[in-house]
Amino acid sequence: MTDSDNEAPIPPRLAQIGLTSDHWLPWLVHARLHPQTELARVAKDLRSQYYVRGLEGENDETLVECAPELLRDARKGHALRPVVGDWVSVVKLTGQSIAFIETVFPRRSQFVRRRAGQALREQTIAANLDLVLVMTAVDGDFNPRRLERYLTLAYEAQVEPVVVLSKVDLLGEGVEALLELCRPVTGSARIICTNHQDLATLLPIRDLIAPGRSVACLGSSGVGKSTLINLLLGTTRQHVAQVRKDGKGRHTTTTRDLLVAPGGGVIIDTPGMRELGLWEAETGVREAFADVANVASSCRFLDCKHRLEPGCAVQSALKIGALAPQRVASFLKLEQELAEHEEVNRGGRKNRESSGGRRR
Ligand SMILES: Nc1nc2c(ncn2[C@@H]2O[C@H](COP(=O)(O)OP(=O)(O)O)[C@@H](O)[C@H]2O)c(=O)[nH]1
Ligand SMILES: [Mg+2]
Ligand SMILES: [Zn+2]
Repeated sequence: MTDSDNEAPIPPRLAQIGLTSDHWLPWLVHARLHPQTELARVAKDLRSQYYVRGLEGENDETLVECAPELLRDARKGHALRPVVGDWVSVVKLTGQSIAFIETVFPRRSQFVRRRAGQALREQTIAANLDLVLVMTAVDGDFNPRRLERYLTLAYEAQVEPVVVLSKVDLLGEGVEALLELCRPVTGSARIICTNHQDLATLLPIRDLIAPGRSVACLGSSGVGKSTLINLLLGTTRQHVAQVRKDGKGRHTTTTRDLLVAPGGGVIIDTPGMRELGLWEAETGVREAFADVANVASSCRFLDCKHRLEPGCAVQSALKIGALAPQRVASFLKLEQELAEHEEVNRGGRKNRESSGGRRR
């Protein structure tokens, strides 16, 4: 790469949708080799087709397809299958009415869970994020154990989590007590309380979104993700559930959507996830459970399972009340889940290997 390439500035229309030098510099190299291609960002994944943003001369989303070669390589595990948030190169072939995604650029981060109902497959929810808003409503939705899972997956993705407690208008005076309940679980993550009727409560979130930044909003359906995003965008672009007679919202957002904030930067709306299985999240668990992991580092045995081993610092901390039993129980449960997952994965690989080549 020459100096002049390094100096080529990021076009404003791409900075608006979150482009940083992480992807701009690889793109400049790519563009030199493939001059007929354009850089774009995946805004919506319809499985067989995609909407992308950022193409020259387009203010909004453009419908494109995935090149068959890319799909084939992705199936074999040689390439990434595009997901929302990905930076991709798009090519328009002469005589074709639709453009094709032909390359997915390496991701700087990705939020991955185990695919619902299947132990052996992963699912990437969104790519190239700087921050995730883990949203939970203070009414019936509040569940510290689910919060722990979200935080674990965020830390594993190396994406900073911010916890959003929504609908605080429903709780009145009880917010402080809920925060007390929350803090041991959220650790060093910031907590922001919101109420959709008080716009001032949304300002701290608005300040987290800026040009070059990509923020995803995660949480169960009905917690108010689309409502928040509409208010931040100043539009009614995202469909919001009608309140049911029992006061709960209904699931309405069905796709992950990347939207552009008025001041630049993007926010990704997601449908609620009913299952939040961990996928290779050893690091994430240790960060989300820093309180337990710190104590565990003093156990006598390196491979202590923190159950009946002599010299177990976790059990000692439990006895004197220095760790909360719920936290330790969650930690052990998630560690166990990861160990089982690892076991199944290894078994799966072995079966595939041993049957390989023997079939006629
Ligand atoms: N009381 C109250 N209701 C809210 C708040 N935010 C959203 N809602 C309501 O919760 C329901 C679900 O909202 P929606 O944005 O569709 O949730 P999503 O499924 O997470 O996208 C709607 O009826 C909203 O009006 C809030 O701060 N307070
Ligand atoms: Mg929604
Ligand atoms: Zn131990």
